[in-house]
Amino acid sequence: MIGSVARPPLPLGWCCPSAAVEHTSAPPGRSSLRCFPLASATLVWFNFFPHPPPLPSFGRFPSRPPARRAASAGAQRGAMPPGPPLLRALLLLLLLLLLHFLGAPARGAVYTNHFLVELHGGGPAEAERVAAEHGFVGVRKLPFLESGYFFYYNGLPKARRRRSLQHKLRLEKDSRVRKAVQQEGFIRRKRGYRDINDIDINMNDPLFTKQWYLINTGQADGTPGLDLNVAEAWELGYTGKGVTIGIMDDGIDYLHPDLASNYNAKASYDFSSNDPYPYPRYTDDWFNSHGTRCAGEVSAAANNNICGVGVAYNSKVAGIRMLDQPFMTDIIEASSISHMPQVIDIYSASWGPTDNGKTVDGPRELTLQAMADGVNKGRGGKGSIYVWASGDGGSYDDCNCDGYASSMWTISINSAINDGRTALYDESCSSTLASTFSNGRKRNPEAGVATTDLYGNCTLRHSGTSAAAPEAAGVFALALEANLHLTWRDMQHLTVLTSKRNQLHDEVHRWRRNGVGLEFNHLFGYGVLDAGAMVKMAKDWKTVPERFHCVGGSIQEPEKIPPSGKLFLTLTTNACEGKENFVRYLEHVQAVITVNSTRRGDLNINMTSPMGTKSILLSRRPRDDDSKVGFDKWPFMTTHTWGEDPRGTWALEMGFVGSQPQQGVLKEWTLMLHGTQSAPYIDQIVKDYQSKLAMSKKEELEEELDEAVERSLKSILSKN
Ligand SMILES: [Ca+2]
Ligand SMILES: [Ca+2]
Ligand SMILES: [Ca+2]
Repeated sequence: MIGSVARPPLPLGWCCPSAAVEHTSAPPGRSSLRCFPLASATLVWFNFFPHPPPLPSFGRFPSRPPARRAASAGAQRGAMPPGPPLLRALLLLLLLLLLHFLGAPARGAVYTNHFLVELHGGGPAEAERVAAEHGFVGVRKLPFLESGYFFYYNGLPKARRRRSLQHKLRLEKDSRVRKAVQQEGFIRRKRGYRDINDIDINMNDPLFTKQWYLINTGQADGTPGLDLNVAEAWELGYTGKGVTIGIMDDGIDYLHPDLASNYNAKASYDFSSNDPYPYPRYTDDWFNSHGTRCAGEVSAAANNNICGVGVAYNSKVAGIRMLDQPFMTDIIEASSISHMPQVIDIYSASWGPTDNGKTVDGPRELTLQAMADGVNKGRGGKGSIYVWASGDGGSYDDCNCDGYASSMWTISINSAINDGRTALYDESCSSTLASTFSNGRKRNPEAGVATTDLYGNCTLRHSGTSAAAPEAAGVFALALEANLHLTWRDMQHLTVLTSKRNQLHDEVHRWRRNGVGLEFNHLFGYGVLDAGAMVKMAKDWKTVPERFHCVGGSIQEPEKIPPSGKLFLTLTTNACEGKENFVRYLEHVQAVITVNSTRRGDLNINMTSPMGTKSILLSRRPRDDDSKVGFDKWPFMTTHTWGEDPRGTWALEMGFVGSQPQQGVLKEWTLMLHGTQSAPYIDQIVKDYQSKLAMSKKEELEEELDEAVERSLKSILSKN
């Protein structure tokens, strides 16, 4: 008989490492198994029965392949009752009918491999004999029932839709057995634990259900599932404990009852009025509510019946008041960015040069130095994390003209609205790394960002990329709690690898794949941040290898840009191969450009990598009528060639896209390559074989193999 007593028990969980796997060939010593997905549970059909009962005809069950039918038929033949053929057939038919009626599944019932067996007496030794004779591998005396035993058989499915009548009948026929009952299965949940596919986080904060960016169930006509996936990170226990985020803004209402408990007063400062109290200055129109709203998105307390819940609701928030004075100075910016870098882990900035579509500006000398110091020395040398809003200039502006957003040292964040489109004010550029959420297109007041507001109030209407950067800061706080050793570059790698396309879309800028297969979008970068995926990957993350910088090449001969058509230039580089600073795997690429033209806003610049990835370095800015300054050694940055091999020929195209003919001269194009010599992901542990990490690792291994083969071929040839 197939599936006899002698078969060794199967270890629990041996089958179905993931629900969809199907074993087509049986391992030695075991009968073949098939796994079927059944809602969230897994149903295992085991080839035990002399007459395998037909699988219930649920639509989602795959029909059994011919090979399996043959195997079953064999089993059937071996188990035929003796007698003349007609009698045998009749008996078989009767048995099948009996099975059909008696074993028919009760509506919705699930049967387990647990049997309650009551004996007439005889004690545990007798019970063990009975169990063994009927093919059960386990037996346990039930203390609450005289002569009652728990029989179990690992070979039976742990959950099935049909009673196992053969077992029941055979047991009941046994003269030693008084009663046999197959146990029905039902659901009990761990308290405080929730299936990730069944989000049911209960917070008593009144705005929590309005915070669609945390958990999007379709509120305000949004797209369900389009959110930061914080629920998964929270489930895993990450809520921002031990992490401090500095909000560089117009102050924080630190007396707010939803913020007070998470306010880090010692790490706070007021650079606008030089005192330790960054409280917002009062105006009639509540103009200075920006910082308070941002702070709530990151660190608003949870389950306190006030406003909503922060992304990292157990993190600390520091107020750095620096926006509220008539003019910004380099010294205020630099002081803010370098304020307590051993205490503040993440700095969130939702400001930058004027978004009027004609400004080209960036950090000045002191601020640049402060940023460099931050990434080199902050957080004990692991580097301060700077999160930057990409800008609110809409399609009239380009964030590559904003030197803060386009800096390699900042993680620049764009925003999507609750249905996956970009907001109308969103600025796009090739330096954006990822996206979070905001509003800016929909009139529904609940489509905005719900958070804390001035003077103990709450709001549903926080908006702009201003709202997007703090969400990212919150997600990074969760990642830092998962792994405090992450460097500023680790955080960027994690962002690239775990951000998702989800349902983000744009009419003009479509999703594309770069040379190593990473999907990116000109507006959204590598997609929307996924807090769950990020903390899981962060937990086991090995710090990426050392970073190197290579000048890939430079063209400094003046080249005319034609009034119509385009200027094409190429640069072939070996990426400093053979030198100490060889860059083999790209992180950031900068194109340092000096150009003058009769209308700067009509200039359009694209750059294509040797692996064929085109980055839009500069789009048209119709309001920018500059004809004098142009760009002077301006570092246009792209993140889109992340992970690529920079060796080969880079192409630059430059042209005018306005209505009037223009003239211009390109005076410099210098290619700056930044990245690692060794494969950045070789040491990382892959848990999800569908992930971008798995794909990138495969790519790395193949490349390393190719290069090793090439090297050995070369050495063989040179010896000959
Ligand atoms: Ca003050
Ligand atoms: Ca709250
Ligand atoms: Ca801008």
